[in-house]
Amino acid sequence: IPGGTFPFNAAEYLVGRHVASGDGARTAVVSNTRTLTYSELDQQVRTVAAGLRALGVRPEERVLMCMTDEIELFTAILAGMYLGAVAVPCSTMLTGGELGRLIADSRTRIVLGSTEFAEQVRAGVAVAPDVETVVLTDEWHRLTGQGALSTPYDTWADSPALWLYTSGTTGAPKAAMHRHTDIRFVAENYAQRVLGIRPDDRCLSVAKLFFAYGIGNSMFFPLSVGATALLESARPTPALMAERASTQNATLLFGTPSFWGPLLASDVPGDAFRTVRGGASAGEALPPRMLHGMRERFGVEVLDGIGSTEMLHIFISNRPGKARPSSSGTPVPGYEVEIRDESGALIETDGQPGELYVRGDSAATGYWCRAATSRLVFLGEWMRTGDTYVRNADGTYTCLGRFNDMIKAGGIWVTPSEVEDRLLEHPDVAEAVVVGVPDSDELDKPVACVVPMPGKHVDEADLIRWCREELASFKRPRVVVELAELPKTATGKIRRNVLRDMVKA
Ligand code: 3SK
Repeated sequence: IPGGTFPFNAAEYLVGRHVASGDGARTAVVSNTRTLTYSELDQQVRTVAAGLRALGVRPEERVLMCMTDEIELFTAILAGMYLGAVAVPCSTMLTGGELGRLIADSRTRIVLGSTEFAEQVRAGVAVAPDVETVVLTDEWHRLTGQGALSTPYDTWADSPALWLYTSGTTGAPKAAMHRHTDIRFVAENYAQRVLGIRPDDRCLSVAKLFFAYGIGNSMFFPLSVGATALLESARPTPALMAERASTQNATLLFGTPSFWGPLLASDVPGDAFRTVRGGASAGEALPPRMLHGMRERFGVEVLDGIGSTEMLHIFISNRPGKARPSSSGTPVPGYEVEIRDESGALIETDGQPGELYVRGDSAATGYWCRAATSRLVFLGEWMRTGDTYVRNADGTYTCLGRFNDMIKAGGIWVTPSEVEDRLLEHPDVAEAVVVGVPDSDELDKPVACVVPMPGKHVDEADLIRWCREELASFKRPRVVVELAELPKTATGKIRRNVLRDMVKA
Protein backbone atom coordinates (compact mmCIF):
# COMPACT_ATOMS: atom_id res chain seq x y z
CA ILE A 1 0.00 0.00 0.00
CA PRO A 2 1.50 3.37 -1.00
CA GLY A 3 3.19 5.38 1.72
CA GLY A 4 2.44 2.83 4.43
CA THR A 5 -1.18 3.93 4.67
CA PHE A 6 -3.90 1.35 5.38
CA PRO A 7 -7.36 0.53 4.00
CA PHE A 8 -9.97 2.78 5.57
CA ASN A 9 -13.23 4.22 4.32
CA ALA A 10 -14.85 6.98 6.37
CA ALA A 11 -18.40 6.18 5.19
CA GLU A 12 -17.97 2.57 6.28
CA TYR A 13 -16.54 3.73 9.62
CA LEU A 14 -19.45 6.14 10.19
CA VAL A 15 -22.32 3.95 8.97
CA GLY A 16 -21.67 0.38 7.78
CA ARG A 17 -19.60 -0.51 10.86
CA HIS A 18 -22.61 0.04 13.15
CA VAL A 19 -24.86 -2.14 11.01
CA ALA A 20 -22.23 -4.89 10.97
CA SER A 21 -21.95 -4.77 14.76
CA GLY A 22 -25.71 -5.19 15.27
CA ASP A 23 -26.63 -1.54 15.88
CA GLY A 24 -28.56 -1.09 12.61
CA ALA A 25 -31.84 -0.33 14.41
CA ARG A 26 -30.44 2.71 16.24
CA THR A 27 -31.54 6.14 14.98
CA ALA A 28 -28.83 7.72 12.84
CA VAL A 29 -30.40 10.94 11.61
CA VAL A 30 -33.56 12.98 12.15
CA SER A 31 -34.22 15.75 9.63
CA ASN A 32 -37.20 18.10 9.34
CA THR A 33 -38.91 15.55 7.11
CA ARG A 34 -37.57 12.05 7.87
CA THR A 35 -35.86 9.76 10.36
CA LEU A 36 -33.40 7.04 9.31
CA THR A 37 -31.96 4.18 11.32
CA TYR A 38 -28.35 3.17 10.70
CA SER A 39 -29.60 0.28 8.53
CA GLU A 40 -31.77 2.62 6.47
CA LEU A 41 -28.97 5.16 6.14
CA ASP A 42 -26.56 2.42 5.09
CA GLN A 43 -29.00 1.25 2.41
CA GLN A 44 -29.48 4.81 1.11
CA VAL A 45 -25.75 5.50 1.06
CA ARG A 46 -25.10 2.35 -0.97
CA THR A 47 -28.03 3.18 -3.26
CA VAL A 48 -26.92 6.75 -3.99
CA ALA A 49 -23.34 5.49 -4.43
CA ALA A 50 -24.62 3.14 -7.14
CA GLY A 51 -26.51 6.04 -8.73
CA LEU A 52 -23.40 8.23 -8.77
CA ARG A 53 -21.36 5.42 -10.24
CA ALA A 54 -24.01 4.94 -12.95
CA LEU A 55 -23.64 8.64 -13.79
CA GLY A 56 -19.96 7.94 -14.40
CA VAL A 57 -18.45 9.23 -11.14
CA ARG A 58 -15.04 7.67 -10.62
CA PRO A 59 -12.99 7.28 -7.43
CA GLU A 60 -11.12 10.46 -6.48
CA GLU A 61 -13.39 12.55 -8.69
CA ARG A 62 -15.24 15.49 -7.11
CA VAL A 63 -19.00 15.57 -6.57
CA LEU A 64 -20.07 19.11 -5.69
CA MET A 65 -23.20 19.76 -3.65
CA CYS A 66 -25.18 22.95 -3.09
CA MET A 67 -27.83 21.55 -0.81
CA THR A 68 -29.84 22.23 2.27
CA ASP A 69 -29.30 20.21 5.49
CA GLU A 70 -31.61 17.33 4.66
CA ILE A 71 -31.35 13.56 4.20
CA GLU A 72 -30.31 13.90 0.54
CA LEU A 73 -27.23 15.97 1.37
CA PHE A 74 -26.35 13.77 4.34
CA THR A 75 -26.61 10.66 2.17
CA ALA A 76 -24.84 12.16 -0.84
CA ILE A 77 -21.77 13.17 1.18
CA LEU A 78 -21.47 9.67 2.63
CA ALA A 79 -22.23 8.03 -0.73
CA GLY A 80 -19.46 10.01 -2.40
CA MET A 81 -16.98 8.82 0.20
CA TYR A 82 -18.29 5.23 0.01
CA LEU A 83 -17.61 5.28 -3.72
CA GLY A 84 -14.09 6.63 -3.19
CA ALA A 85 -15.11 9.96 -4.72
CA VAL A 86 -14.58 13.35 -3.06
CA ALA A 87 -17.57 15.12 -1.52
CA VAL A 88 -17.52 18.91 -1.98
CA PRO A 89 -20.41 20.40 0.01
CA CYS A 90 -20.64 24.12 -0.81
CA SER A 91 -22.30 27.05 0.84
CA THR A 92 -25.93 27.58 -0.05
CA MET A 93 -25.48 31.27 0.74
CA LEU A 94 -23.45 32.01 -2.38
CA THR A 95 -24.77 33.81 -5.44
CA GLY A 96 -24.79 31.93 -8.74
CA GLY A 97 -21.59 33.71 -9.82
CA GLU A 98 -19.77 32.87 -6.61
CA LEU A 99 -20.91 29.25 -6.76
CA GLY A 100 -19.86 29.06 -10.42
CA ARG A 101 -16.31 30.02 -9.46
CA LEU A 102 -16.16 27.11 -7.01
CA ILE A 103 -17.67 24.66 -9.48
CA ALA A 104 -15.18 25.72 -12.15
CA ASP A 105 -12.27 25.68 -9.70
CA SER A 106 -13.08 22.16 -8.54
CA ARG A 107 -13.49 20.92 -12.13
CA THR A 108 -16.41 18.85 -11.00
CA ARG A 109 -18.48 17.06 -13.66
CA ILE A 110 -21.40 16.26 -11.35
CA VAL A 111 -23.33 18.85 -9.35
CA LEU A 112 -26.07 17.96 -6.89
CA GLY A 113 -28.45 20.69 -5.78
CA SER A 114 -31.53 21.22 -3.66
CA THR A 115 -34.38 22.30 -5.89
CA GLU A 116 -34.83 25.48 -3.83
CA PHE A 117 -31.35 26.54 -5.00
CA ALA A 118 -32.00 25.64 -8.66
CA GLU A 119 -31.48 29.21 -9.82
CA GLN A 120 -28.04 29.57 -8.16
CA VAL A 121 -27.02 26.11 -9.36
CA ARG A 122 -28.04 26.85 -12.95
CA ALA A 123 -26.23 30.20 -12.92
CA GLY A 124 -23.17 28.52 -11.42
CA VAL A 125 -23.11 25.66 -13.88
CA ALA A 126 -23.44 28.11 -16.77
CA VAL A 127 -19.91 29.39 -16.09
CA ALA A 128 -18.37 25.97 -15.33
CA PRO A 129 -17.62 24.20 -18.61
CA ASP A 130 -16.65 20.83 -17.07
CA VAL A 131 -20.11 20.12 -15.68
CA GLU A 132 -21.91 17.29 -17.48
CA THR A 133 -24.69 16.36 -15.07
CA VAL A 134 -26.82 18.27 -12.59
CA VAL A 135 -29.20 16.40 -10.31
CA LEU A 136 -31.67 18.39 -8.23
CA THR A 137 -33.52 16.90 -5.31
CA ASP A 138 -36.84 16.81 -7.19
CA GLU A 139 -35.21 14.36 -9.62
CA TRP A 140 -33.43 12.31 -6.95
CA HIS A 141 -34.91 9.14 -8.48
CA ARG A 142 -32.10 9.46 -11.06
CA LEU A 143 -29.73 8.49 -8.26
CA THR A 144 -31.82 5.84 -6.59
CA GLY A 145 -32.89 3.54 -9.39
CA GLN A 146 -29.61 1.71 -10.00
CA GLY A 147 -29.60 -0.85 -7.19
CA ALA A 148 -27.08 -0.57 -4.36
CA LEU A 149 -23.33 -1.08 -4.14
CA SER A 150 -22.42 -3.89 -1.76
CA THR A 151 -18.89 -2.91 -0.77
CA PRO A 152 -17.17 0.44 -0.32
CA TYR A 153 -14.38 1.37 -2.69
CA ASP A 154 -11.11 0.24 -1.11
CA THR A 155 -9.89 3.69 -0.18
CA TRP A 156 -6.83 4.10 2.01
CA ALA A 157 -6.66 6.20 5.15
CA ASP A 158 -4.82 8.81 3.08
CA SER A 159 -7.28 8.79 0.16
CA PRO A 160 -9.05 12.10 -0.49
CA ALA A 161 -12.58 12.18 0.98
CA LEU A 162 -13.76 15.73 1.40
CA TRP A 163 -13.00 19.20 0.12
CA LEU A 164 -14.23 22.24 1.98
CA TYR A 165 -13.96 25.69 0.42
CA THR A 166 -12.67 28.41 2.71
CA SER A 167 -11.64 32.00 2.26
CA GLY A 168 -9.46 31.35 5.32
CA THR A 169 -6.46 33.40 6.13
CA THR A 170 -5.39 34.39 2.68
CA GLY A 171 -8.30 35.65 0.61
CA ALA A 172 -9.95 33.97 -2.36
CA PRO A 173 -11.93 30.76 -1.75
CA LYS A 174 -9.81 27.65 -2.01
CA ALA A 175 -10.53 24.02 -1.29
CA ALA A 176 -8.89 22.48 1.79
CA MET A 177 -8.44 18.80 0.90
CA HIS A 178 -9.15 16.24 3.62
CA ARG A 179 -8.46 12.51 3.77
CA HIS A 180 -10.68 9.69 5.03
CA THR A 181 -8.55 9.36 8.16
CA ASP A 182 -8.98 13.05 9.12
CA ILE A 183 -12.64 12.36 9.77
CA ARG A 184 -11.93 9.64 12.31
CA PHE A 185 -9.18 11.75 13.89
CA VAL A 186 -11.44 14.70 14.73
CA ALA A 187 -14.27 12.46 15.91
CA GLU A 188 -12.08 10.39 18.22
CA ASN A 189 -9.96 13.23 19.59
CA TYR A 190 -12.34 16.16 19.96
CA ALA A 191 -15.84 14.65 20.09
CA GLN A 192 -14.99 11.52 22.05
CA ARG A 193 -12.04 12.55 24.22
CA VAL A 194 -13.02 16.17 24.90
CA LEU A 195 -16.82 16.30 24.64
CA GLY A 196 -17.27 12.70 25.79
CA ILE A 197 -19.88 12.04 23.10
CA ARG A 198 -21.86 8.83 23.74
CA PRO A 199 -24.22 6.57 21.73
CA ASP A 200 -27.26 8.08 23.51
CA ASP A 201 -26.37 11.63 22.45
CA ARG A 202 -28.52 13.68 20.07
CA CYS A 203 -26.48 16.42 18.36
CA LEU A 204 -27.97 19.72 17.21
CA SER A 205 -25.81 22.26 15.36
CA VAL A 206 -26.36 25.85 14.37
CA ALA A 207 -23.65 25.49 11.68
CA LYS A 208 -24.77 23.75 8.51
CA LEU A 209 -23.17 20.67 6.95
CA PHE A 210 -21.23 22.69 4.35
CA PHE A 211 -19.09 24.22 7.12
CA ALA A 212 -16.25 22.21 8.64
CA TYR A 213 -17.72 23.00 12.04
CA GLY A 214 -21.17 21.81 10.96
CA ILE A 215 -20.19 18.58 9.21
CA GLY A 216 -18.23 17.53 12.29
CA ASN A 217 -21.07 18.40 14.68
CA SER A 218 -23.89 16.94 12.61
CA MET A 219 -22.27 13.99 10.89
CA PHE A 220 -18.80 12.84 11.95
CA PHE A 221 -19.30 13.12 15.70
CA PRO A 222 -22.68 11.47 16.20
CA LEU A 223 -22.09 8.75 13.59
CA SER A 224 -18.65 7.93 15.01
CA VAL A 225 -20.30 6.52 18.16
CA GLY A 226 -23.68 5.35 16.85
CA ALA A 227 -25.45 8.45 18.19
CA THR A 228 -28.13 10.59 16.48
CA ALA A 229 -27.74 13.67 14.27
CA LEU A 230 -30.58 16.20 14.34
CA LEU A 231 -30.60 18.18 11.07
CA GLU A 232 -32.28 21.55 10.73
CA SER A 233 -32.69 22.88 7.19
CA ALA A 234 -33.95 26.38 8.04
CA ARG A 235 -32.06 29.42 9.27
CA PRO A 236 -31.17 28.65 12.91
CA THR A 237 -33.05 31.37 14.78
CA PRO A 238 -33.07 31.16 18.59
CA ALA A 239 -36.79 30.27 18.67
CA LEU A 240 -36.42 27.54 16.06
CA MET A 241 -33.38 25.94 17.67
CA ALA A 242 -35.00 26.07 21.10
CA GLU A 243 -38.09 24.38 19.72
CA ARG A 244 -36.00 21.75 17.91
CA ALA A 245 -33.85 21.09 20.97
CA SER A 246 -36.83 20.56 23.25
CA THR A 247 -39.03 18.53 20.90
CA GLN A 248 -36.12 16.35 19.74
CA ASN A 249 -34.42 16.00 23.13
CA ALA A 250 -31.07 17.37 21.97
CA THR A 251 -28.24 16.54 24.37
CA LEU A 252 -25.30 18.32 22.69
CA LEU A 253 -25.74 21.81 21.26
CA PHE A 254 -23.15 23.31 18.90
CA GLY A 255 -23.31 27.05 18.33
CA THR A 256 -21.38 30.19 17.60
CA PRO A 257 -21.29 33.56 19.36
CA SER A 258 -23.51 35.00 16.63
CA PHE A 259 -26.16 32.50 17.79
CA TRP A 260 -25.64 32.73 21.57
CA GLY A 261 -25.93 36.56 21.48
CA PRO A 262 -29.41 36.72 19.88
CA LEU A 263 -30.50 33.68 21.92
CA LEU A 264 -29.66 35.48 25.15
CA ALA A 265 -31.44 38.60 23.88
CA SER A 266 -34.57 36.59 22.96
CA ASP A 267 -37.54 35.57 25.05
CA VAL A 268 -36.81 31.83 24.70
CA PRO A 269 -37.82 30.26 28.05
CA GLY A 270 -35.12 29.15 30.47
CA ASP A 271 -36.10 25.46 30.28
CA ALA A 272 -35.88 25.27 26.46
CA PHE A 273 -32.54 23.44 26.57
CA ARG A 274 -33.31 21.26 29.61
CA THR A 275 -32.24 18.06 27.79
CA VAL A 276 -28.91 19.57 26.68
CA ARG A 277 -26.00 18.24 28.74
CA GLY A 278 -23.29 20.26 27.00
CA GLY A 279 -22.65 23.04 24.51
CA ALA A 280 -19.73 23.84 22.24
CA SER A 281 -18.83 27.11 20.58
CA ALA A 282 -16.44 28.04 17.77
CA GLY A 283 -16.09 30.43 14.88
CA GLU A 284 -15.12 33.43 17.00
CA ALA A 285 -13.93 33.83 20.57
CA LEU A 286 -16.84 33.40 22.99
CA PRO A 287 -17.50 36.65 24.88
CA PRO A 288 -17.53 35.96 28.67
CA ARG A 289 -20.99 37.56 28.87
CA MET A 290 -22.32 34.72 26.69
CA LEU A 291 -20.52 31.96 28.58
CA HIS A 292 -22.06 33.18 31.84
CA GLY A 293 -25.44 33.95 30.27
CA MET A 294 -25.82 30.45 28.81
CA ARG A 295 -24.96 28.86 32.13
CA GLU A 296 -27.16 31.11 34.27
CA ARG A 297 -30.19 31.39 32.02
CA PHE A 298 -30.27 27.96 30.31
CA GLY A 299 -28.06 25.80 32.54
CA VAL A 300 -25.80 24.96 29.58
CA GLU A 301 -22.02 25.02 29.93
CA VAL A 302 -20.66 26.18 26.58
CA LEU A 303 -17.12 25.02 25.83
CA ASP A 304 -15.34 27.55 23.66
CA GLY A 305 -12.78 26.24 21.20
CA ILE A 306 -10.87 27.19 18.11
CA GLY A 307 -10.73 25.15 14.98
CA SER A 308 -10.24 25.71 11.30
CA THR A 309 -11.35 24.28 8.01
CA GLU A 310 -7.70 23.38 7.38
CA MET A 311 -7.56 21.25 10.57
CA LEU A 312 -11.12 20.05 9.90
CA HIS A 313 -12.36 20.83 13.39
CA ILE A 314 -11.54 22.14 16.87
CA PHE A 315 -7.95 21.73 18.08
CA ILE A 316 -7.92 23.91 21.22
CA SER A 317 -10.88 23.61 23.56
CA ASN A 318 -12.14 24.17 27.05
CA ARG A 319 -13.01 21.03 29.02
CA PRO A 320 -16.35 20.01 30.55
CA GLY A 321 -16.76 21.38 34.08
CA LYS A 322 -13.84 23.79 33.60
CA ALA A 323 -14.95 26.37 31.01
CA ARG A 324 -12.72 29.40 31.51
CA PRO A 325 -13.89 32.84 30.35
CA SER A 326 -11.80 34.64 27.70
CA SER A 327 -9.94 31.49 26.78
CA SER A 328 -10.09 28.91 24.00
CA GLY A 329 -8.80 26.33 26.50
CA THR A 330 -5.95 23.87 25.98
CA PRO A 331 -4.91 21.71 23.01
CA VAL A 332 -7.20 18.80 22.16
CA PRO A 333 -5.46 15.39 22.47
CA GLY A 334 -3.57 14.65 19.26
CA TYR A 335 -2.67 18.31 18.62
CA GLU A 336 0.28 20.49 19.58
CA VAL A 337 0.31 24.26 19.36
CA GLU A 338 3.05 26.90 19.40
CA ILE A 339 3.10 30.68 19.47
CA ARG A 340 5.67 32.13 17.09
CA ASP A 341 6.86 35.60 16.21
CA GLU A 342 6.86 37.16 12.75
CA SER A 343 10.11 35.41 11.83
CA GLY A 344 8.62 32.06 12.80
CA ALA A 345 10.72 31.80 15.99
CA LEU A 346 9.11 30.15 19.00
CA ILE A 347 7.81 32.47 21.73
CA GLU A 348 8.18 30.67 25.03
CA THR A 349 7.12 33.43 27.41
CA ASP A 350 3.56 33.28 28.71
CA GLY A 351 1.57 36.42 27.97
CA GLN A 352 3.63 37.39 24.93
CA PRO A 353 1.43 37.42 21.82
CA GLY A 354 2.35 35.85 18.52
CA GLU A 355 0.89 33.80 15.72
CA LEU A 356 -0.69 30.47 16.62
CA TYR A 357 0.72 27.41 14.84
CA VAL A 358 -0.82 23.94 15.16
CA ARG A 359 0.07 20.41 14.22
CA GLY A 360 -2.07 17.29 14.27
CA ASP A 361 -3.03 14.49 11.92
CA SER A 362 -6.30 16.03 10.71
CA ALA A 363 -4.44 18.77 8.80
CA ALA A 364 -5.54 19.13 5.19
CA THR A 365 -3.09 17.84 2.62
CA GLY A 366 -3.14 21.32 1.09
CA TYR A 367 -5.35 23.59 -0.99
CA TRP A 368 -6.46 22.32 -4.39
CA CYS A 369 -4.37 23.91 -7.14
CA ARG A 370 -3.02 26.63 -4.82
CA ALA A 371 0.58 25.55 -4.45
CA ALA A 372 1.92 28.96 -3.43
CA THR A 373 -0.74 29.50 -0.77
CA SER A 374 -0.40 25.91 0.48
CA ARG A 375 3.35 26.46 0.94
CA LEU A 376 2.70 29.57 3.00
CA VAL A 377 0.17 27.91 5.28
CA PHE A 378 1.30 24.27 5.61
CA LEU A 379 4.90 24.24 6.79
CA GLY A 380 5.87 20.60 7.09
CA GLU A 381 3.78 19.19 9.93
CA TRP A 382 2.85 22.66 11.16
CA MET A 383 0.03 24.87 10.01
CA ARG A 384 -0.06 28.65 10.41
CA THR A 385 -3.50 29.63 11.69
CA GLY A 386 -3.23 33.36 11.01
CA ASP A 387 -4.62 34.02 14.52
CA THR A 388 -2.85 36.05 17.17
CA TYR A 389 -2.79 34.17 20.47
CA VAL A 390 -1.17 34.23 23.91
CA ARG A 391 -0.53 31.37 26.30
CA ASN A 392 -1.75 32.22 29.79
CA ALA A 393 0.14 31.28 32.97
CA ASP A 394 -2.35 28.43 33.60
CA GLY A 395 -1.50 26.83 30.22
CA THR A 396 -4.70 27.93 28.49
CA TYR A 397 -4.64 29.95 25.28
CA THR A 398 -6.44 33.20 24.51
CA CYS A 399 -7.29 34.62 21.08
CA LEU A 400 -6.35 38.25 20.47
CA GLY A 401 -7.59 38.54 16.89
CA ARG A 402 -6.40 37.98 13.36
CA PHE A 403 -2.84 38.17 12.20
CA ASN A 404 -3.93 39.78 8.96
CA ASP A 405 -6.88 41.79 7.76
CA MET A 406 -9.44 39.09 7.05
CA ILE A 407 -12.74 39.56 8.83
CA LYS A 408 -14.60 36.75 10.52
CA ALA A 409 -18.23 37.84 10.67
CA GLY A 410 -20.74 35.47 12.24
CA GLY A 411 -18.06 32.78 12.12
CA ILE A 412 -17.61 33.04 8.34
CA TRP A 413 -14.59 34.51 6.58
CA VAL A 414 -15.14 37.70 4.65
CA THR A 415 -12.40 38.88 2.32
CA PRO A 416 -12.36 42.70 2.50
CA SER A 417 -11.08 43.09 -1.06
CA GLU A 418 -14.07 41.24 -2.45
CA VAL A 419 -16.49 43.68 -0.82
CA GLU A 420 -14.28 46.66 -1.63
CA ASP A 421 -14.22 45.70 -5.29
CA ARG A 422 -17.99 45.66 -5.37
CA LEU A 423 -18.28 49.01 -3.58
CA LEU A 424 -15.86 50.55 -6.04
CA GLU A 425 -18.16 49.61 -8.90
CA HIS A 426 -20.77 52.03 -7.51
CA PRO A 427 -20.80 55.33 -9.43
CA ASP A 428 -20.81 57.43 -6.23
CA VAL A 429 -17.84 55.68 -4.58
CA ALA A 430 -14.31 57.01 -4.99
CA GLU A 431 -12.45 54.90 -2.45
CA ALA A 432 -13.60 52.05 -0.25
CA VAL A 433 -12.00 50.00 2.51
CA VAL A 434 -13.75 47.34 4.58
CA VAL A 435 -12.56 46.56 8.09
CA GLY A 436 -13.79 44.30 10.87
CA VAL A 437 -15.11 46.34 13.79
CA PRO A 438 -16.36 44.75 17.00
CA ASP A 439 -20.00 45.31 17.85
CA SER A 440 -21.39 45.61 21.39
CA ASP A 441 -20.74 41.88 21.91
CA GLU A 442 -17.14 42.23 20.74
CA LEU A 443 -17.96 40.29 17.54
CA ASP A 444 -16.40 41.57 14.34
CA LYS A 445 -18.71 42.94 11.65
CA PRO A 446 -17.67 44.30 8.21
CA VAL A 447 -17.80 48.10 8.18
CA ALA A 448 -17.29 49.96 4.90
CA CYS A 449 -15.31 53.21 5.01
CA VAL A 450 -16.14 55.10 1.87
CA VAL A 451 -14.82 58.28 0.31
CA PRO A 452 -17.56 59.51 -2.07
CA MET A 453 -17.02 60.94 -5.52
CA PRO A 454 -16.73 64.75 -5.49
CA GLY A 455 -20.09 66.38 -4.95
CA LYS A 456 -21.68 63.07 -3.87
CA HIS A 457 -22.67 61.65 -0.50
CA VAL A 458 -22.87 58.14 0.80
CA ASP A 459 -26.31 56.55 1.01
CA GLU A 460 -25.78 53.70 3.48
CA ALA A 461 -28.88 51.67 2.60
CA ASP A 462 -28.20 52.00 -1.12
CA LEU A 463 -24.59 50.81 -0.78
CA ILE A 464 -25.55 47.83 1.39
CA ARG A 465 -28.23 46.87 -1.16
CA TRP A 466 -25.65 47.32 -3.95
CA CYS A 467 -23.31 44.83 -2.25
CA ARG A 468 -26.14 42.44 -1.52
CA GLU A 469 -27.05 42.26 -5.24
CA GLU A 470 -23.75 40.60 -6.13
CA LEU A 471 -22.42 39.15 -2.88
CA ALA A 472 -23.66 36.64 -0.32
CA SER A 473 -25.55 38.36 2.47
CA PHE A 474 -22.94 37.56 5.15
CA LYS A 475 -20.35 39.61 3.20
CA ARG A 476 -22.38 42.81 3.11
CA PRO A 477 -21.14 45.75 5.19
CA ARG A 478 -23.34 46.19 8.25
CA VAL A 479 -22.44 49.88 8.50
CA VAL A 480 -21.17 52.39 5.93
CA VAL A 481 -19.11 55.34 7.17
CA GLU A 482 -18.46 58.34 4.97
CA LEU A 483 -14.94 59.81 5.18
CA ALA A 484 -13.31 62.76 3.45
CA GLU A 485 -10.08 60.79 3.05
CA LEU A 486 -8.53 57.48 4.10
CA PRO A 487 -5.51 57.27 6.42
CA LYS A 488 -2.53 56.14 4.31
CA THR A 489 1.17 55.51 4.71
CA ALA A 490 3.75 57.57 2.86
CA THR A 491 3.75 54.97 0.13
CA GLY A 492 -0.01 55.11 -0.22
CA LYS A 493 -0.92 51.92 1.66
CA ILE A 494 -4.15 52.09 3.64
CA ARG A 495 -3.53 52.10 7.40
CA ARG A 496 -6.24 49.63 8.29
CA ASN A 497 -5.50 49.62 12.00
CA VAL A 498 -5.88 53.38 12.15
CA LEU A 499 -9.09 53.14 10.18
CA ARG A 500 -10.42 50.45 12.50
CA ASP A 501 -9.72 52.64 15.52
CA MET A 502 -11.30 55.67 13.85
CA VAL A 503 -14.48 53.76 13.06
CA LYS A 504 -14.63 52.14 16.49
CA ALA A 505 -14.36 55.45 18.30
O1 3SK B 1 -13.88 28.67 13.22
C1 3SK B 1 -13.68 27.69 13.91
O2 3SK B 1 -13.32 27.81 15.09
C2 3SK B 1 -13.89 26.29 13.34
C3 3SK B 1 -14.16 25.29 14.21
C4 3SK B 1 -14.34 24.02 13.74
C5 3SK B 1 -14.27 23.73 12.44
C6 3SK B 1 -14.02 24.73 11.55
C7 3SK B 1 -13.82 26.02 12.00
C8 3SK B 1 -13.53 27.08 10.98
